[in-house]
Amino acid sequence: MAVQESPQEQESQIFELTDQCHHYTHIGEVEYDIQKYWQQRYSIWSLYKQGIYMTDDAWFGVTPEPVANKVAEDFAAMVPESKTILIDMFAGAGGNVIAFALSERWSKIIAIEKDISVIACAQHNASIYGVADQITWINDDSFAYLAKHASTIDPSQTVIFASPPWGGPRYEEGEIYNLSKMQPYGIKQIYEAVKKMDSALYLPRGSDLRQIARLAPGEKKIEVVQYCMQGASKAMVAYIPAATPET
Ligand code: MGP
Repeated sequence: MAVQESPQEQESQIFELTDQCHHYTHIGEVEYDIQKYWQQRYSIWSLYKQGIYMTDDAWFGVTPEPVANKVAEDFAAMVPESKTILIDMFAGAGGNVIAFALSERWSKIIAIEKDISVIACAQHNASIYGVADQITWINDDSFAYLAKHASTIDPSQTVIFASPPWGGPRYEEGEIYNLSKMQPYGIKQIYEAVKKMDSALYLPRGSDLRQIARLAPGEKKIEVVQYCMQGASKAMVAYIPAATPET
């Protein structure tokens, strides 16, 4: 029988940039849908000029650096010190994992990303910030990964961060965002996969708070924080405590 390697023991690979990975320097090179994000490139990445690479789709899912730093600070303060392993389920181009690594709070950070071009960008971007070697890079589907490692992931040591896709750059339809319609993974699917662990879910700023409240395990409370830049909310994060077996 094959012995299951625990996430703590896992080693990462090096991923080469592909022809989907770009460092755009002129607006003329940028697809219309992502131009508004590219125009904010220096507030998304303070080191953009040093050669940050992105795939086109990664632009609208990346967490701006000041928000990522604040989320890293808040998550660190919210979970017990005994929990020192962090798994980022949707690492994208690396905005959040880089901030988690820079915070020096975690003994192990596992970044999962299923698109090989996107993980290559993330690893490259982390090297620009000097933290690529502090992160274990896994090119996999995060649900498959969590299921595969269920017996070796210890919820008393491990926390989850998830910044899932919200459904493309035109994700906002009404004033309140229906989390069950989030594409391609609904909130319930994500929560079911992570509920044994303390988790932080990065969600649209207009997310339906009643849907988030329904996830609260037993009597435990969920904290929801809006993260703003220049006076406008970018997103909200729901900090959800682990469900104990009886909740
Ligand atoms: P936004 O709401 O699309 O744009 O993205 P913004 O800059 O608020 O401009 P406005 O003109 O619409 O007001 C705001 C932030 O939300 C981005 O910087 C990302 O951090 C985050 N974000 C946006 N999308 C579409 C996604 C997504 O699909 N997934 C994740 N995880 N984050 C996203």
